[in-house]
Amino acid sequence: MPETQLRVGLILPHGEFAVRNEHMAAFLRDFPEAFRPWMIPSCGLLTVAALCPDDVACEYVDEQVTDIDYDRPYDIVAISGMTQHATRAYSIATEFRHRGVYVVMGGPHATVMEDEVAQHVDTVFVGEAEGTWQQFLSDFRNGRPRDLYRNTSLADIQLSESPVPRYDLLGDDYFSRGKGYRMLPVQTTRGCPRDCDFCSVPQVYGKTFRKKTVAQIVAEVETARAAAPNQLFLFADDNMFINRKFSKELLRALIPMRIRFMAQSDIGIGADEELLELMYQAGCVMVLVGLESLSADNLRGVDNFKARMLDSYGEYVGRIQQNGMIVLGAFIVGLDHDDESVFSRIEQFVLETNVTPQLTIATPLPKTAMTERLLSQGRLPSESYWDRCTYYDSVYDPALMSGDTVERCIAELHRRLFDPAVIAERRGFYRKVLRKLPERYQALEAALA
Ligand code: B12
Ligand code: SF4
Repeated sequence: MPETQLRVGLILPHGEFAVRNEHMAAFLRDFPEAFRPWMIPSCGLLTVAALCPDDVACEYVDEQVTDIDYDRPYDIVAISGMTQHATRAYSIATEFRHRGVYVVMGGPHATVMEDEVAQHVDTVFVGEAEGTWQQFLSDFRNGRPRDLYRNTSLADIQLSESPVPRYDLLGDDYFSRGKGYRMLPVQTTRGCPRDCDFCSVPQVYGKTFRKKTVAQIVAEVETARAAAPNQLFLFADDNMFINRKFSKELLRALIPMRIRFMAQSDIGIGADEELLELMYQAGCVMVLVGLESLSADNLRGVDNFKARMLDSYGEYVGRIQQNGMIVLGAFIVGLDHDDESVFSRIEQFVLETNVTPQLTIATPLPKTAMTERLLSQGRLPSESYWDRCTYYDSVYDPALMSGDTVERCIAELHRRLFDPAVIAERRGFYRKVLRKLPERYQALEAALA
């Protein structure tokens, strides 16, 4: 880092997987191979780095992979973080501030909890960094940085002007076997028009669905691939295929790139055979689908669209799989209409459909509709519970069972569904499905020619 430049340390705090749920912690210890946390760089911090002019030297530090050196000669430390990272983020901020370093924080937690975050850092960023970060750097250089920068209207942020994240900041150590990254994030869209009551996306990224251009996304994929060849990509969008026309155009552009990727979507994609074929052709190997619950009563509380889809869950999961993609079915347990039978019902669905399960506990993230409701009912802890927002720890007692029961039963269900014999059966199913697909590939290539 040359001395004359402004030196910025971009820091992602370490996150935990289960802090109070001892049953889940034991499962994670016992099944390290079958169930591994996803290791992905912070696309947010790499984007902030890309917003810096050339005379700013950036260093990227992900505490999950490497230790923080508090004695690095940074002028500014820029911390990102989700709610569950908040406590750790504040300790990191304190350490750097003791050494006289100027500390700022942005990202999902800072966006929804600006007053709290302001007590721990010099400057808080609310919303997306495009625009505000450049303004801050200029103010900082002039000796007048503000306490707060806010992007008031996300709909006005043109993603087409968002820079390519600085994938080049990720050194080889970040891809070392064992503890390094196993996926690269590329974001294509922001925002979601749906309004699921547990989800922070409407509050953090808005309800307007915004997209990058196809050319821009292709360039990002190329740049990321050059920085770290042969990585699996994660399209870091919460609900990637909402705009079908755009999605199909993008997928067609990705086909010749021959990448392998994962994406996240709602189950609605199961109705669009053309989209599914294009996803497969473009290299989609796995799609995380937010199924949330198998109870219509729960789904009506979460989001009416999902409640309407419930009867089609099995059929649509099957269609995605028959198109050669693994379905990672995301379920939330501990909603108010769940009693203990929820665990066996999910188990049965998983075994019948061969979805790979992602099981998490309903978690009241700050400022979501769920949190406002639970707060008004006096059901949330009075002390800060951010450490427990891991999705494997319980924060409140749902109506029909205790939080302790939810914690124990989710761990037991993990043990059943990640048992080596059950995993082998799922793999066997996918092997059979995938073998059938090369002919489709040629048929589609011919159709696109
Ligand atoms: C990829 C992803 C992950 C990856 C990790 C990514 C990483 N290393 O950071 C994985 C899969 C591991 C993951 C896990 C979890 N995730 Co997640 N994840 C995402 C997802 C889909 C994309 C993140 C991303 O790359 N975004 C693209 C970048 C460009 O956006 P960004 O990070 O927000 O950055 C922009 C701004 O926020 C801001 N910004 C961000 N940081 C900073 C810092 C500074 C200094 C400044 C100025 C600005 C700034 O500027 C950026 C550019 O505009 C988001 C949803 C989303 N739409 O972003 C959820 C999301 C961040 N995850 C969420 C959650 C809850 C989790 C989990 C806790 C639970 C779970 N099971 O999903 C776990 C925690 C794991 C752990 N132990 O750490 C929530 C967080 C909400 C909250 N209040 O905390 C989100 C918003 C999804 C949601 N549905 O609510 N996640
Ligand atoms: S859970 Fe998915 S569909 Fe629902 S609001 Fe969040 S991103 Fe949108």
